[in-house]
Amino acid sequence: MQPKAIIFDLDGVLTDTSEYHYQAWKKLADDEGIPFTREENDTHLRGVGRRESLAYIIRGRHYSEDQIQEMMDRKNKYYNEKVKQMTPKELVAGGRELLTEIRKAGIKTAIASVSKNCQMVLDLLQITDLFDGIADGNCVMNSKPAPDIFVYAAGLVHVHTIDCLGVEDANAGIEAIKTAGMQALGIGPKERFQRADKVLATMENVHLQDLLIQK
Ligand code: B16
Ligand code: MG
Repeated sequence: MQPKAIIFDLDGVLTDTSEYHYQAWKKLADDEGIPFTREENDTHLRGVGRRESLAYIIRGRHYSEDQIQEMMDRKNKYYNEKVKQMTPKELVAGGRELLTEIRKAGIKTAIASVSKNCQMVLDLLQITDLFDGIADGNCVMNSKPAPDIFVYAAGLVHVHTIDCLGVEDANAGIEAIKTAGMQALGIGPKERFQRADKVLATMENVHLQDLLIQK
């Protein structure tokens, strides 16, 4: 079934900023002497908002709200140091061609990212103009797996959620998409996702036809 809108997550789908998020959290955890592994990042932090991610890392330890705020700012500073070097080369291979193909087919394109750095990353990748709507971490209160960011993005492009296809690299994001009533495409290893309607190992050099879910 052809959707009327395709709503993309950003980090880990259109670019590999998920690695930069991990490196920034790892640096913060090391500063604080808290053990934190790549496996934990993949299982518990992928696609999850800034505050919820920190809550996982410091779980069981006491910090004041001021300290929590300072740690979130510090992680964001580390993340920005990495991200500000980004160039359009870090867009997934074939990404510009895919987005252009989707729009040529008369399907709306939107972003649903809970990152507050989303707009800066889209600008550095030079793809802002390829989206009909951009929903980021400044638009909604509740982070994925809540459906809010995908519902908001569907509203921006005036398409009912039932007519949307959501694309995500995180299981929390797939949960958000399914709860919003959309078709869900997972990007990554099959074992990562519980409710995805379809899974692709990678977004590299894919075409519109590859994204569609056959019903
Ligand atoms: P920020 P997405 C998410 O973006 C990231 O996957 C996640 O790792 C990050 O913690 C979250 O954004 C908040 O990002 O700290 O930049 O506001 O996957 O929804 O595009
Ligand atoms: Mg993601």
